[in-house]
Formats: sequence, C-alpha cells, structure tokens
Amino acid sequence: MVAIAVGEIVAGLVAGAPSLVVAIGTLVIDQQPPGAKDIVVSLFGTNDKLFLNVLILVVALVAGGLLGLLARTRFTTAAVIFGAFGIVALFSALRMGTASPALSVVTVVLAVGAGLTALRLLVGLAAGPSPATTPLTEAGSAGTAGRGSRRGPTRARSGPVSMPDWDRRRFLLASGGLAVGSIAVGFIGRTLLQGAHSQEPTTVVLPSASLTPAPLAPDTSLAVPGITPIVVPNDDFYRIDTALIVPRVDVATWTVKVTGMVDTPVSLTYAQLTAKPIFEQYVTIACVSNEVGGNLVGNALWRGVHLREILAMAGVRPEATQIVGRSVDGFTVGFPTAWAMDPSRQPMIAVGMNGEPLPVQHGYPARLIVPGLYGYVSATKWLAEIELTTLEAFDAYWVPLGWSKEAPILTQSRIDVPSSGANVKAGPVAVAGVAWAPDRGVSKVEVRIDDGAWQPCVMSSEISSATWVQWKLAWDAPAGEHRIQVRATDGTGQVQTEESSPPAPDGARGYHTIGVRVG
Ligand SMILES: Nc1nc2c(c(=O)[nH]1)N[C@H]1C(S)=C(S)[C@@H](COP(=O)(O)O)O[C@H]1N2
Ligand SMILES: [Mo]
Repeated sequence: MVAIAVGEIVAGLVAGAPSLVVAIGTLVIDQQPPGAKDIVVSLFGTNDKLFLNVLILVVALVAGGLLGLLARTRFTTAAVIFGAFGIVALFSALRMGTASPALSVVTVVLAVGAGLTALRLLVGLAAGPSPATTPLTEAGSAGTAGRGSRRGPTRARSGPVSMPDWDRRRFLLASGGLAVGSIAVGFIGRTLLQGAHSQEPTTVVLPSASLTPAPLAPDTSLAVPGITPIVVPNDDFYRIDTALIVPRVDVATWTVKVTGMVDTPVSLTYAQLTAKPIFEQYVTIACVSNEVGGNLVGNALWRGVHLREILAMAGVRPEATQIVGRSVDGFTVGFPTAWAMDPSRQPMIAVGMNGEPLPVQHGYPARLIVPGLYGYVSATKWLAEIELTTLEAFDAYWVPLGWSKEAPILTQSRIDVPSSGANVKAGPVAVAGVAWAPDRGVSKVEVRIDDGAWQPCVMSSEISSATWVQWKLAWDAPAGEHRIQVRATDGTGQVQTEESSPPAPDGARGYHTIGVRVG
C-alpha cells in the first residue's frame, strides 16, 4: 500500500510522472486475451475501468501480504520479488509512451524504496523488541551471507508466536497507521492526477466555422418526455476508450502528422490545422460494444476540418487502401481509404463538439469523425498521426482481439419510453425512442405490441443521413402485461436484422424488446 500510495502521490504532484496503477492497468488492457473486454464490460459496463483499478489493488495487496509473510524469514528474497514488481511497473510505465522515462524511473525508485522501508519496519516490529532477534539484523546477514543462512534461526519463526501483547499492539498500530496513511495519500494523489488530466482546455480558442448547418428545424425533435435528445450534451455523451487516465495533451506542442504511403509527409500544429476551412456537421457515432437497447451511441455537432483536405496536402498514393489513425497513447484505428474518399460523406478531424472545444474525454485537442463507421475502426481520440498503408499491412488495436476489420454501423433502434419493466396506466401511452443507421439514414421505424402487426411510427425529420432520428407511437394500452418491440429500416430499404447476435465481432443485432405492466 505504501509503494502504491507513493506512486500515486508522485504522479499527482509531478506532471509527466506515471501512476504505477495506471501503468500496470494499461499493460493489462493492452495484453488482454480476446474476449476479456466483453466479459468485463458485460459485468461492469462503463465501470470497467474502476473494476480494473480495484482488481490491481486487490492483487497488489494479496501479493504484498504474502511478501510480508515471506519477509519474516527471508527478507532479501522478499525484497528482490518486491523489486521485480517495481521493474514490471517501470516497464509498464515506459511502454505507455505518455509518461516521461526519467520521471518513471524516479517514481518507481521512490515507490519501491518507500515500500521496502515500510516492510523492514513492520518485519522489525513483528519480530519483537530485542535487537538480537530483529530480522533487520537477520536481513543484513542474509543479504551478505547468501542462500545458506537464509532459512534463518528458529527465532524468526517463533517470534510472532511468542510476541508479547504490547509488541503486537505496536505492530498493529504501525501497520494500521501505514495502511490508513497510504489510503489517504493514494487517494489525494489519484484525485490530483485525475483533476490535472480532466482539466478543461482553457488555452484553446475554438475556431469559428465558416460552414455550419442551419439551426435545427423544430420538426427534427419530437417532444416526448424521457426521450433521448436529438443532440446529446457533451456531459451526457457516452465515453469509451482504453485510456485509464485520459491523455493530457499540450496543444502548444501538439501536432498531427500524415505519414506512410503519401507523396510528402505532413505535420500540422493546432494553429496550422485550424487555419484550414472549418465546417460543422451533425454525426451520430456508435460503439460496436453497444448491446441491443444500450446507450453507447450519441449524436453531436462536430466542428473541424475536412480529412480529405489534409490528406490532399500529403498526396495519398493510389496503392494506400487503408487509413490508420493513431492516438498520442498508441491506440489505433483503421478503415478503408475508399470509405473516406467517397464524396457523399465528410470525414473530419474534429476539434469542437456541440460548440465547445473537444472535451478531454472525447479526444482533445483533435479526433477523427468518420460518418457510418463504428468508433473502434474510425473515431481516434487524442489524434497524433494519420498513416496511409494497405489493408493487408496493418491490423488496428481491436482487430487482433477478435473484432471485425471492416465495421459499418448496423441499423438499430431503441425504446427510451416507457422504460423496460415499467408500470404504466391503461389508456394513451407514448412509446418513443431513437433509431440510427449512419450514414444510410433511417427511412422507417415500426413498433409491434405483443404479436400484433408492425405499426409505422412518427419520425423526427432526419438532420442528415449521418444522424439518428427520434420516433414515437401513440399506444392505447390495454391492461395486462405487454411486450413492445421496435425495428428500423435504413435509407436503402434494408430492415434491421431480427436475429440477435452479441456485439462481437461486428455489432449487436436483434430487435430491442421490453416488457411493461399496464394497470
Ligand atoms: N485514442 C482512442 N480513441 C478512441 C478509442 C480509444 O480507446 N482510444 N476508442 C474508440 C471507440 S471504441 C469508440 S466507440 C469511440 C467513442 O468515442 P467517445 O468516447 O467520444 O464517445 O472512440 C474511439 N476512439
Ligand atoms: Mo467502441
């Protein structure tokens, strides 16, 4: 606990120093076996990050406890194993790519040093007061005398058994004090660290858009209490990424590069990027991990520059069939160049979201938004590099973990009201929700009550084919238990797939179905 707390407080106080818990968590995330994320997300949802932090702490505490037992008889061995954990933490911190290497070394040395000091102190107390029998002496001799003497004399083993009560009390006081202190210090460190990383960017002035959609017509929204708003406010927008702590990007030194199969590699500062023509468009983005009826989908007004304009500066070679987006923390996406070059859609490097600079959690200072594709193959947050390559040459982050290489957003629809399992009054009930099929558009939404006929719903008028719509149906609800189902038809006339499938590998299929009790 002491070592972890020292790591957290250093990370919280010194910019560029890594949190060792975050470092190891990032290692675990990046080395996870295929399917692990799905299990964790299905159990903990968007608390998956909290779960990973807790898991690391629990494993560390159990390991620390075992090392403490070992240290009573073999301090040097315990110290070496303790140091090995430090090496793993250092390795994890260095490979993150977002922490300073020098500060990583300093943090690990301080954490291991503090941890070992605490261990020595506690082992000393546990062994009783007599200097002749303290393991401190033993540790010293074990260190120099080598393996043979390490089994140690019987005093170490009998020590705890014969420990007098007041010694036991001193030990409990010291260990309890260290535990409480560590929790406090660690908590302060993590709070500082998170505060520093989620700080809203004040330094950047959002460039104004020369081309922006007309204000939304009243018929682009349906006034139904409880329905998801057609434009989701930034604070309510779903967040999904592999970052345990959001990367903190200094916009003064940040650049986005265009590399790979191009005529001339390009590197643009924030000022250079935003000197290009700025436009705005509404785009609905969705997460492939969204379950049927889930809320990992949202619609926002994105402000930024045309991706094609930036690609043209570099000159994309014809053989470059894949565009790879790379973030400052090494996460990657990949999508077909042809998808981005299709003039019917406007892929963009977004710097603004709903009229504000991109919030840190959503990719400050810049991210990719590519209409029609799931986030994991397209929507790179904290964008650092756009690399042109071939589809064969590179698989982005989630592809080796079993997710589809090409991933257009599937047609889906969701019932927002009434909520599943709700008790409603017999009589007129508004059934309403959202439906999306970016960027084919939604042409029809239908609802079925029990085994009745599919009834067409009223739809909000679509902002564009890249956005979702709201829908509603006035239902004259008779008393009893009822099942409500929804399905959408996309702009090409294709009805949403009825047969359910899990999110992996290319998105969940099936009709959102809820039960309500009418009384
Ligand atoms: N750097 C980075 N960008 C990322 C991800 C990530 O893990 N790291 N996750 C992607 C996924 S899976 C999704 S669904 C979208 C979510 O964007 P949001 O958090 O702004 O809603 O971001 C994408 N961009
Ligand atoms: Mo996602």
